[in-house]
Amino acid sequence: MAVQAMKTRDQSAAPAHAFRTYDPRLEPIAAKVMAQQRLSANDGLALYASSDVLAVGWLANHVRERMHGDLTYFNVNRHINPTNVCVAACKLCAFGRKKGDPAGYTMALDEAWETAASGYSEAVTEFHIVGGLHPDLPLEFFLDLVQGLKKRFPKVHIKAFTMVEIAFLARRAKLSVEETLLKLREAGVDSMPGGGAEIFAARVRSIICDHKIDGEEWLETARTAHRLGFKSNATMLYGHIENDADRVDHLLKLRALQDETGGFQTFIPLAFHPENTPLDHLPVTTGLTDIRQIAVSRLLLDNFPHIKAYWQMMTPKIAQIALRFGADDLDGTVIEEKIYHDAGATTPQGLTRKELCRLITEAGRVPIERDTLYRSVTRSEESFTVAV
Ligand code: V47
Repeated sequence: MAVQAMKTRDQSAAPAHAFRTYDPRLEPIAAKVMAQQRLSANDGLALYASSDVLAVGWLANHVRERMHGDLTYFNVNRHINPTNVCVAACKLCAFGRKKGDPAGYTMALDEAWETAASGYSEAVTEFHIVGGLHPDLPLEFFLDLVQGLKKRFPKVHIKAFTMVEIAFLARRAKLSVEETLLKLREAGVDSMPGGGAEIFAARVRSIICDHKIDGEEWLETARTAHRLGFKSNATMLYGHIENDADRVDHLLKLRALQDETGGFQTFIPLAFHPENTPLDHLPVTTGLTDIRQIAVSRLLLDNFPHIKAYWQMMTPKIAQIALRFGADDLDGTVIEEKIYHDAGATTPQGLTRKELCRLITEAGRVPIERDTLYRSVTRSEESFTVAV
């Protein structure tokens, strides 16, 4: 059955009078949301500034239910981080290591392929592959890595390499981004994750990740990927030195690119984890900030099909609450997460399908196992089938 046909109830006509707020600035925004009109940058600022977070959440939930009813997506995936060696030294990052650092690692190809097969009892439908910008590993290493994975796991979708890694690999190989993407596709890359976007505003980017491509280049790389037919995700790192205007600017730049290409599937707001980073004097985000960020994302990104509450970053408890504040996706089983755990995350390394379904069901939602492209997945004991 098509996933959309499985929506449990028609939410298109939730009564407007159900909306209540004590914040008069939210009234005109609510009217626009009900009329399915696009919100402006000023609306975004008002949503961030409002103390009536429940009203902001109500609006986001309204949109979420209009789009997806109760359906809530998750997948069975595995993260693979082939190396943490990185030429960049971003202040936001606790994962990267300089070449020669004893804590640095780089997997041999066999090791990466073995890692892919390890640590799970259910057949994964997705490999999520990201890593450091290694100074010596050529594009061919990554092509071989992906080719080897496809050969060993032909049914598994390969979601690999952020726009930052793609731009870096292209530069190293002296190829255009387009040529690099075509080679990656030939090797077996199916889509791209949303990392590396951080915050597009140059003032912030120059402090938290000055070694990375700038915001324009991130967007341009995504534009090229979408033009070639790849789907990708997009992220935003919040909760460090950015302000509300930087967040709104970031979201509206993504919305504008999505109007142009339609290539984004999911937006994932990522809360900054300061531990073990040069920014460890900053406080961690609060639950309310995380919940509001989900809601504002759902409201401003009217052309993004999905908003993901990444449970590894938010904790399963907050991610579950986010399912009633605009999020319709929890990400997946993950199995082995490094980037957040190096930065002090205390969440488990992975969750089972059963645990994800329980979180979703207890939030009053309907769990749908999806593949990376949001097609529903049906399982037998050892394998899975994707609805096409
Ligand atoms: O780009 C790095 C962030 C991202 C820290 O596309 C940090 O489905 C917080 O992009 N504190 C990588 N965040 C993770 C990522 C992702 C995760 C889950 C799903 C998807 C998807 C993508 O993690 C990086 C950066 O923005 N990050 N260090 C830190 N200390």
